Formats: sequence, structure tokens, C-alpha cells
Amino acid sequence: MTLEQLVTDPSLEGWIFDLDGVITDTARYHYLAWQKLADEEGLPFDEEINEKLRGISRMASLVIILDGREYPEEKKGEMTDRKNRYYRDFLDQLNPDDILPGVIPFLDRLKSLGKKLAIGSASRNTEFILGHLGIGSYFDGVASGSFVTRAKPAPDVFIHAAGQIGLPVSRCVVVEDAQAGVSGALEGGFRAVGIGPAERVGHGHVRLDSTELLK
Ligand code: B16
Ligand code: MG
Repeated sequence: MTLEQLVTDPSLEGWIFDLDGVITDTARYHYLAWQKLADEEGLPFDEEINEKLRGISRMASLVIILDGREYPEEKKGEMTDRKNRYYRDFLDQLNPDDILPGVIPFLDRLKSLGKKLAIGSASRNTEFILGHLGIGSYFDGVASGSFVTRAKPAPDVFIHAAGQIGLPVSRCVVVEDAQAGVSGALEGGFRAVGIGPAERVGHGHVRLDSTELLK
């Protein structure tokens, strides 16, 4: 299957986009914020651990970083809040130049074909990020980690997005950069476009090396 086949299939009326890693690359800021927290807490952290956090919810990310170390729930809540404050400080720099290459022309093409567009992101900072990028008006629906209890790889956030644009899952395509995100899309019965290397997103219907190939 090719991207062109998905784009031109008239039955596929809805396109649901992941945010971090597809619309913009905030992984760097997540990394810097987790690094600051890990340094303060004396926890090991590096790029390899950060890569495991792609598409994973905030608390699930902390659990991966803690790597079996036991902390009271209250302390874990304080740590995720602190990490999010650092992350939001970095996000203040985010602007429309941070939209990944190829994204705007692709959104314009889908719009011109009459497709409905939505966001399906694990991030509870989705509205804040869309505001900084100035692209909120492209989307007919915005579903995020703030709306669902089961995080990716559960399909819930995508199902919520499909509901917002009034379409059954069988008529929607999900575009994702995370292994957990592609898995969630497939489990939910969506078509899935993976952005990234085969070992990460090769299980989708279509795989592209980068957003520059969105056409
Ligand atoms: P927040 P996505 C995900 O966004 C990120 O990939 C992941 O690294 C992050 O932990 C998660 O959002 C939660 O983000 O702390 O802002 O709620 O890729 O699903 O758009
Ligand atoms: Mg992502």
C-alpha cells in the first residue's frame, strides 16, 4: 500500500495526526526536561532511555525512567509535575517555524480533498503546543491525553478523535511516529501511516522515513 492510495481513497475521509514527532519535534524538549529532573533526583537518563518514551504518557514515562525504583505515589506526582514545568518553560520557545517540513502542504492537500482532520496525541499539553504553532484552525477535532484514561498503545485517543470528526474508525487514517501509536491505531481498526524507521513503525500500512515525504 502507498500513501497516495490512502490519500486518494474516497472512503478514507478522516486523517488523525499524532502531535509530538509528526506535527512538531518536541522530543528534544521532553529530553531536556526529563534530564533536568533526573539530574536533580540522581537518576540515570540518556538519549536511549528518552527514545523509549516516544508516545508514552507522562506517568508511564516516569515509571520507565525509575526502572523499578520504588517511590510513593505522591512523590511520583510531584516529579511529573516538576518535569512538566520544565517542559512548559522550553515550549515557550516553540513557534510556527517548528512545524516539521512537509506538514503544512500535506494538511492543505487533505483539506482541498475535503478530508476532515484531527489531532490524536498522548500529550496533555496539546492545546498549548497547537497554540504556539498557530495551526489549531486546521483541525476539526482535537483529542489528547487529557480526554482518555487508557494511554497509547490503547487506541482510545484515536477513537475519541474519530468520534469528534463524526467518522467510524474504518474511514480514518492515523499518522504516528511512535511504536505504541502505530500499535494503538492498528488495534483500533484504523489505517496507520508510520513516520520513522522500520524497527519502530514498520508494522503500519505505510511507512515514511520523515514528514518531508508526506505529499
Ligand atoms: P505530556 P504524542 C507524547 O505525545 C510524547 O511523544 C511523549 O514523549 C510524552 O511523554 C507524551 O506525549 C505526554 O506528553 O507530558 O505533554 O502530557 O507523540 O502522543 O503527540
Ligand atoms: Mg508522537
